[in-house]
Amino acid sequence: MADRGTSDRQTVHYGEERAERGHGGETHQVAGDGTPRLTTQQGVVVGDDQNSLRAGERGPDVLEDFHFREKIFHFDHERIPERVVHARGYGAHGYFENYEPLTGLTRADVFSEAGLRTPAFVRFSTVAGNKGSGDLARDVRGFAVKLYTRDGNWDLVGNNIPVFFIQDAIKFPDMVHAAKQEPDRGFPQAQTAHDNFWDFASLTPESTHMLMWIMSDRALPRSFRFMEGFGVHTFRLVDAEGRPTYVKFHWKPKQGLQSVVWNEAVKINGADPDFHRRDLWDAITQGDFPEWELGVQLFGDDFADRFAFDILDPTKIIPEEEVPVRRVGRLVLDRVVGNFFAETEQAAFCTQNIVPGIDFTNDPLLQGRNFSYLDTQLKRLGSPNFTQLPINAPKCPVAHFQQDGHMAMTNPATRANYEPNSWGPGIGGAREDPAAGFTTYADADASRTESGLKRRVRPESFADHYSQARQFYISQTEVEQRHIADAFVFELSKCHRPEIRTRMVAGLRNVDEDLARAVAGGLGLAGLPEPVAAAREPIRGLPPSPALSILANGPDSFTGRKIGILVTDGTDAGTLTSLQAEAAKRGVNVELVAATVGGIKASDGTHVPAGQKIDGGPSVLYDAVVVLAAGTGAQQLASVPAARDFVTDAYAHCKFIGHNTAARPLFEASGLAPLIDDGFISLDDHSAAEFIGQCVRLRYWARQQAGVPS
Ligand code: HDE
Repeated sequence: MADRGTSDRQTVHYGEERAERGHGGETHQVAGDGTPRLTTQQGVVVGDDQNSLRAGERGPDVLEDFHFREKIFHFDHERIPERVVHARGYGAHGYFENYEPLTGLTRADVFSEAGLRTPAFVRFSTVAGNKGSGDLARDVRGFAVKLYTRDGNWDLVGNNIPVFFIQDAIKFPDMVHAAKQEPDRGFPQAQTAHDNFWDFASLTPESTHMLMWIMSDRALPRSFRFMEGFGVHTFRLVDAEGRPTYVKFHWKPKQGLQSVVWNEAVKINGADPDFHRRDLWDAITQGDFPEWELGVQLFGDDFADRFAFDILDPTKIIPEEEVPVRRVGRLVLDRVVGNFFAETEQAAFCTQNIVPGIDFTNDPLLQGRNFSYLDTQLKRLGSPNFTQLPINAPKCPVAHFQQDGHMAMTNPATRANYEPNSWGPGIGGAREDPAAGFTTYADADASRTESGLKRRVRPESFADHYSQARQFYISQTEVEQRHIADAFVFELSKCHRPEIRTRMVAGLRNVDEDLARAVAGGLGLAGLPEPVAAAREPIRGLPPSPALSILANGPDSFTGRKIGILVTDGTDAGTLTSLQAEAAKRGVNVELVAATVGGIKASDGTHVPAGQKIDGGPSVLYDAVVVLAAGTGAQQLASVPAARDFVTDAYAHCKFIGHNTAARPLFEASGLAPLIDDGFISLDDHSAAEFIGQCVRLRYWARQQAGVPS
């Protein structure tokens, strides 16, 4: 496709690259020297991709310009509907490796052999925000795992919180409408801090347990790598003889658990709205592959019968102290996506994707989900052939008689497209296999078989809405309890209708009086409202479950975390090098922050490039910070607002702050000099190893107890 105007092009050079300059000064990069030729979607080679076809140089475009029309048409159709929930997400590839055969429990292929690796794709997400929202919203995180087993795809579509807001799928649209932006004004997005959400929540006592989790630091993970995952519902494992075992699935991060504080989350959203996806990308591309162990809680009807709550109720957990979590394998993410749209966006997770050896239970939320996910994929991806997209296609043989539809890519290639048929082997196609095929677990014990009148009724065994909310609260450390109270106060302060605030506090009185009092105080309520009348009297005596606290289960290393080092011209080269060397030894990332991204001249005269200019590298992006200033450099830093924020934020967020003596003017200018505490570590007096050793504690929480707001 050569149009007029190629004859008078001039050759220009952009660095190494040679290009031509067109009639109007536009840049034309041309094929050759190994660079392939640009084509249309039909494969026709394109001669000019800078100018549309016109009648006269300044004249109108002509309709016959098929290249222009094809390009714009395709562009106009680039978007597919974003997910109605979990729109914002990020995926990566990896594998699940099974530790030991679990054949005594399940016939599932993934668990059949020691060391067996099953390819996996995982998509993490927030729930309420739209696709372009910030990563650090206070929200539940999706933790959806697709396992491409040799017996078909198994999707474990979980969250980072083990319970849910509602007990019946019929309430899902209401719950999601209430949480997302209000329909008249279209805001606020990616946050529950508004009237509609708390109106719904305060009228839905069954959500109380989940509210405790989303007001806790669990809703502010430091990154996807540092959070747990949960299958939420009770599922079943079924062995080759058809024997069932109830199971709850857990993903335990090998990196340990870690969250950020609210003020930090708000600022990260501004400084780097892609903080979580960037973190995953960086970790995997650096070869620091994140890992989770798959844990299973296994139990039978005997436990289900004596457990204080209904195992089908998705607003309840089974404390790990009651049924231990057995670790059966590990999930490793070792490959980033090649194309975000093709993989992360088009990944279609479906709870109904289970394989022989796994089965559902009658959890009413799970039953409802099993309808919703297929339906939603059809809407989003536009064709029942979404299963043929590479990211969704099983990696085992697929043979059926489904055909046609939009974008069919793998129609059966033989004459028979039905069965039974008499075309015989080769032409006749695939056949049933009653032995290997999926068999639904049929409740063998007649006394447990569900039957009854067809009615809309919630089981009475689901009526306790507060006991486990309390158990969660009392299992937290003091710092975490305070974060929960602060979060309730923050969110409810954004509700304009006072009766919503009061109703919520009335509900919290059924959880814990101290919590209710703290929230009422923070909201400036005149007094405590009467408690909401509970459908069932809460059990106040459930013991704490230490496994529910993040801080009580902190990591034992600083590996995979990031230190931001603020440097100036003249920074001591020796201290800097030993810090970098120690960090590298421990798998800790460091990033240099300086007045310009061009970097600094260190004390030994060497030029050291920076990773961030000061205002592009605020301390909220790091797990710990260091200020290595020199003489006049420190004076200059003291006059830069972003440098002062760097240290005051690090202090307020309880981070460990390494420094040299010369950094003092910056602390003075920031008002921190009188506040220096044991969370400040002098690198003139302590080694880099000692500093990083302290950082393993992640935060110097004593500061918060001393009154720094969370
Ligand atoms: Fe989902 N959920 N959900 N959900 N969910 C979707 O499916 C739904 C629930 C979860 O990364 C949708 O593909 C109903 C619980 C994750 O692509 C939709 C109910 C849990 C993801 C849907 C629930 C989840 C979704 C929207 C109540 C934790 C993202 C887009 C019965 C165990 C998967 C899509 C991904 C996505 C429906 C409740 C987790 C509409 C009806 C409980 C991680 O089908």
